[in-house]
Amino acid sequence: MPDPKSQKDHIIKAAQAAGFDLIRVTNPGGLRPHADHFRAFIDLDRHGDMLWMAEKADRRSDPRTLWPDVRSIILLAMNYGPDSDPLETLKLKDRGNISVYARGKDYHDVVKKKLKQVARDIHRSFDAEVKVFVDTAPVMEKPLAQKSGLGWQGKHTNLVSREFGSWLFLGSIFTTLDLPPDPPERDHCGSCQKCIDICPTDAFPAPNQLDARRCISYLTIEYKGHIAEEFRKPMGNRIYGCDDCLSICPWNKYAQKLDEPAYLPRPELSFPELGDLMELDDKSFRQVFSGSPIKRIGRDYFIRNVMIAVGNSRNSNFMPQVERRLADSSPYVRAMAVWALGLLCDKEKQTVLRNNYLSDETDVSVIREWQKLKRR
Ligand code: B12
Ligand code: SF4
Repeated sequence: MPDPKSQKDHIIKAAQAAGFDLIRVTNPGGLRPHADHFRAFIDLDRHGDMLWMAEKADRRSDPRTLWPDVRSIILLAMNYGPDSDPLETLKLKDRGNISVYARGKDYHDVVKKKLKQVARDIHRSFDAEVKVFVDTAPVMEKPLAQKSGLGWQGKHTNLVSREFGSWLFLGSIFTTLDLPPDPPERDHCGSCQKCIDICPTDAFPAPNQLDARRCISYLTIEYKGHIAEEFRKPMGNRIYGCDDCLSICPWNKYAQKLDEPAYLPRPELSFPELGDLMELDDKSFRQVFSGSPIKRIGRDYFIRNVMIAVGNSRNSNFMPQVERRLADSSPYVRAMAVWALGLLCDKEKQTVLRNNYLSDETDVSVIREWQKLKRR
């Protein structure tokens, strides 16, 4: 049996061959302070409607409660650095801005496939048990990644690396092997707080703390309700996720352009025309977003986001399409179509539309939007 150092070298080579850009090792202990902070986050309700976070809080606090046999955790990262500044596309008002991570194939699928490839190699080579995780399991990926030396949790709470800036996907392989751990990375944010200052919705109550309920990423991807009015204008043209806090980070000067073909941006998923998106029905939505993480949120919540961007475009040429959405089957879409028309047409036209549509409306939230429109 090779010694632990040789096993680790073998694993690093296998992971590099699979396409991972950074590979580090840590042990499962020492997460207590992070578990306490995680608990504080839940107690303050900052997870919003992501109830699964609260339900599995105990398992998240210590990897050994997830799998008692785990001895080492291999942290792996894949670079998805964009080739242009994502803050630039926020200026394209007639287009929707999709966050960089969702412009190519779903990273969950890509990372998981590669993790399994490395895990199979470990199992075959050393007869060790392995389990792979990316994103969805109750694993504190960022604190573990910092502990393994892969990078540090910036004030925006995501992992930053001196080699790749803020553009990294994380995954982990739990194993029964005893591998030599790497030293943790230290914080390199210093006095900078650009990510906190740029946030359009003030989602950071303090450095290294995010209130997910105010985060545009949460609102546009996770939130299954009517987006509160205070967030609609700040959302601008962001229709799926948000990259502002990542994009502004000065450490991105070391970022490297992605080289994984699966993450190459699909043109229709980068900054699509809002006019095209408004016409998507269930079937065409599923076709366009096949293989993309966007597909998971479903057509109705996505078009809800699109209608907010349409309002923020202030482009009255969109009015005929907005009017068609007033009769949409989804109340989330209808409500935001009402909000959008308040920004796109004059009071006279608004009154005509209210007279045409309000009497047939049955959904209380949409009725409320019509009433608010009258008062604006
Ligand atoms: C839930 C979740 C979200 C939520 C909440 C995000 C968050 N910061 O918690 C939402 C939907 C908002 C989200 C958004 C995004 N996400 Co996300 N998300 C996750 C997920 C599934 C869990 C994260 C988690 O545990 N959060 C709970 C908080 C408490 O943990 P934490 O952020 O580590 O917080 C620590 C400190 O900040 C501090 N702290 C936090 N709150 C508080 C409160 C108090 C009082 C105190 C004292 C301390 C404290 O203590 C915590 C422990 O050390 C992870 C995958 C995973 N399994 O880890 C991906 C993950 C973090 N997401 C990822 C990505 C890419 C994103 C987005 C960039 C996507 C986008 N472009 O829209 C944004 C970034 C927004 C941001 N600034 O965080 C990547 C990040 C990769 C990286 N380089 O770090 C991950 C790791 C997925 C992956 N496998 O690659 N995400
Ligand atoms: S923008 Fe500044 S504070 Fe935020 S993560 Fe980057 S270095 Fe840290």
